[in-house]
Amino acid sequence: RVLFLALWRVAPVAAIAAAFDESACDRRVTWDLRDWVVDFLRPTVDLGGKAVRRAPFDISTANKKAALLVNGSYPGPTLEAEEGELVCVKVVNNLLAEPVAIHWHGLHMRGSPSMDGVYGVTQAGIPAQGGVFTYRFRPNAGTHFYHAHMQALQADRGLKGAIVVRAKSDPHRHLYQEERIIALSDEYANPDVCLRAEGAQPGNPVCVEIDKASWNGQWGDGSAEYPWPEVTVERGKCYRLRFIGMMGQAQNFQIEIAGHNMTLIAVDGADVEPIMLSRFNLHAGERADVVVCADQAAGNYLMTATYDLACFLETAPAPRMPRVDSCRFWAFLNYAGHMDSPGQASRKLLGGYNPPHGTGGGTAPAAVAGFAWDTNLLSSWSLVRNLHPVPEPEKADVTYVLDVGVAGPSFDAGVSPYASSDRMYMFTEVRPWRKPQTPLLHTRGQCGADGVPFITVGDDARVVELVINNLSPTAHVLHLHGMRFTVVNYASYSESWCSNAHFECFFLPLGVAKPLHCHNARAGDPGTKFPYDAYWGCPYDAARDRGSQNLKNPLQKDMISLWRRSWAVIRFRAENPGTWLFHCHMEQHIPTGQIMAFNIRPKDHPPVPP
Ligand SMILES: [Cu+2]
Repeated sequence: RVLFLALWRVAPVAAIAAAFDESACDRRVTWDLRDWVVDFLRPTVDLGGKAVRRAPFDISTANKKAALLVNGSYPGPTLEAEEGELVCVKVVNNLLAEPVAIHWHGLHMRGSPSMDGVYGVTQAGIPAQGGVFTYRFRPNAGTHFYHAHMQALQADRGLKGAIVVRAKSDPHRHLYQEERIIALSDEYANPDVCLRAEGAQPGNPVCVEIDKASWNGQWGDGSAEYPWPEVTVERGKCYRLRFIGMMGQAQNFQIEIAGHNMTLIAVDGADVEPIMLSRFNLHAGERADVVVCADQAAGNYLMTATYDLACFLETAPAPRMPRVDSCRFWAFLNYAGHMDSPGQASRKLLGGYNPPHGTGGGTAPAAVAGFAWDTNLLSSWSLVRNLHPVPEPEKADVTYVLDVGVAGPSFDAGVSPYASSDRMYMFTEVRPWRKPQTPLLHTRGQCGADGVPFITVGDDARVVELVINNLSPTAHVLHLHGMRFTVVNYASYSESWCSNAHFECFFLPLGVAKPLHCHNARAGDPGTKFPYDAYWGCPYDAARDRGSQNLKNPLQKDMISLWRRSWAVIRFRAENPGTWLFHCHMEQHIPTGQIMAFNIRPKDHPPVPP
């Protein structure tokens, strides 16, 4: 029996090694995944002095985090590649107890859907204690990131990092001399406690809405132990700043840099016409590449990431939503050679902090110019344009209407079986995610997939349209695997009756909203009880809403923030055969089931390698 188990353990590894010739790889990296205990405020950054990286036994108990690290680093090592070359990433899972799968967020895996890294859809987990799997793919250009896609909490515990794929010819190359990655993430000492779906209320983590956030794996408050994170630049040079929204639960950060205009050049890895911004809203899972020129007097210039939805919790906690210490997280753009250190932020009387002051030229930064870009607003969708227009035909070949909501029955403590109550869904009917018995790709969806919410797109459909109705009081950040989509229409409620200023929109009963704001308001699952009776929305109505659609040059994305009680219409081309996930990227909405899949042209699926 022991021998049998041993063979079972090594067999998959041997099979992969035999079937795959590593010498074909243009670029090869090996990633060693390990459990390690870190300080959650600065997991692997070592700044020397008082801010040295500490051994696990030297970290204060409150700051200890049981992390999962790639090659001992958080974020994991940046995967850099050239567009189109064969990249081979050998993942050695040396975790003690957990299988893993790694997803390549933003890479389309064209022709290699089996490398998408989604547990239960494209693969089984790579076994713990030594399991090996080599992902190999030819990446599309852009700023992307990788993260665990076995179960969502693994990414919050550390399994994520940046991907930079350089284009063969970059149309914006003349605008900058150098590059910097700026990966933003929310941080919890115990994400496996704080972000657990069980025990949470809607939109409300078990702990606080946001605790801390990091810039490239470092949180700071200007103290000797936790200095401000810095992005260092040389005066006179222009930089491509690759912003990556690696947050697990925080829906977004509003990004600003004092004294410096930002020129947006790429969105979710796709080039756009350069446009000057004073501020932009970066949602979880989104990427925004901006050019910033270090053309001011030497100094430290404040960089701000604001989780705006959480700011009211600094001063006025709502029922079941504890107070947050700060909704703002700061770093400094530091001119190389400027050695002054900015001071700490001062506390406001009622909660939150006043921003820290810059130094040198950063003490009195010039006013910034440009648009405040925020894709929660209908008006922002026409502001930014694809560099290479993607016109849409008048009519799609097929349209699917997806609802986002909560399925009853409501949780009954001690009685409800696991994952049977208050599930979230995003599908053509009330059907939360259920993991296929065999990875969906391996069966082409033909067996072991009873009750799994997936749509098979056949040979006759190329232009696929999705009408997505958010029948819930919270926004969702949706991500499509395998391809980009275009956003052809977006509701304007975020600019009117359900805007940020209208806080009561969260609690508005359906019966009140219907005559006032939305004649076709509709509940998700009428079987749900309080607090889920707040789960309704104002769905898309073609006759009423078609007027605002943009078919000429709709923006390409692979993420979309779907506003509260609101709708969006997106389209994609069914040109990449495979099984592709479409899901909410918020930590707690993943295990609760806000996931579906597209099974695209199953007859044309490339074979799954042995
Ligand atoms: Cu969601």
